[in-house]
Amino acid sequence: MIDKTTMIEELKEKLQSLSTIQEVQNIKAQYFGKKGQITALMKNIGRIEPEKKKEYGMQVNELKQEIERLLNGKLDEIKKEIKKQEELKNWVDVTAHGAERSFGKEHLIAKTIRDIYEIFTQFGFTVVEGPEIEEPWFNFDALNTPEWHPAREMQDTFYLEDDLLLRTHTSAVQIRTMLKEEPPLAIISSGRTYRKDEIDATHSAMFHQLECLFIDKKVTVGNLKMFLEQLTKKIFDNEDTKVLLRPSYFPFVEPGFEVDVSCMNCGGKGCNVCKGTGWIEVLGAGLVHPKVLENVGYDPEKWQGFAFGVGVERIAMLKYGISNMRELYKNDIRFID
Ligand code: FA5
Repeated sequence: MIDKTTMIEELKEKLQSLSTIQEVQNIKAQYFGKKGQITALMKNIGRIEPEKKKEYGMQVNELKQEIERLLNGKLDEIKKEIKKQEELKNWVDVTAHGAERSFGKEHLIAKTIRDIYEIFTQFGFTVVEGPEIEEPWFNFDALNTPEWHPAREMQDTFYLEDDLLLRTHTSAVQIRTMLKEEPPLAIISSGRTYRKDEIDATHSAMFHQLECLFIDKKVTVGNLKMFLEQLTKKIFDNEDTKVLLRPSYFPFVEPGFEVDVSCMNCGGKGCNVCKGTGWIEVLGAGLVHPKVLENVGYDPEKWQGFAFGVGVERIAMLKYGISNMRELYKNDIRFID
């Protein structure tokens, strides 16, 4: 009467290739929908002879149950698979090694300052700070650079309201510290400084300086030179580093020097880094001018001192082989990662 086996086999075969709930629902409609096969068989019951009706009814019912079982089984299987995929997607291995994360590192300017601070503190120096917005007296006058002085023009800067300016060097911190403290003194300070300089590979309108001031009795140029030699050997991590003091003029020191170090690229033989001279200028230095000591109330007969100011960018460029200072300010992620 009804070929149950063939119908079941057909359904099993159809189900094999299904993978979505919708596909199973479509197949279900083929059996139980208005024009579905099972619906048709049920409707047909009226036409069956009375004595065969019971048997027919039982067979249709069995077939209907088996088809429902197969369809529901397939639906469960698909639902389980969906859940499994979902779980796999959100799966977290709590025992897994944490993902490596970059925490970044100090910018080379900050690192250079910290490295130099470390050397100075080993020598017994104290770190002090001073403001970037300065009064002209601290930046110039107290440093023996009155308003008419040509050196004032050489360090032209940005003037603000209320007769304030952006400091042109960290030497102003010398004055602030000496006014507050009694000698002897051994201090260092660093920070941003500003000048109306033309911007090029080694000059910027904003740059960093690091200042050193040492005040004691009977301080000589010999002390300064010995100190600079020790310091530059440590900064450049090279025992063969030599320093050259070239006489120069700064109003706040007497005598004053431009200080060169032997070229770390060629060891002093001459190359393109040192422009063939074997030496590279890194800082300005000298013995504190007696007038400056007087300006802060120190007795120049009793106290002497040396001071120097280093361009931090210059040191970082030499140490890390950076040819253009602007590289340091470009926000290039490689500088901090
Ligand atoms: C001074 O500023 C003195 N105050 C240094 C000093 C301190 C001398 C104590 C004596 C005693 P100078 O103008 O040379 O000196 O600047 C010092 C360093 O700052 C330079 O060697 C250079 O490395 C750096 N520098 C100066 N101008 C710029 C600039 N526009 N951009 C980048 N670095 C600069």
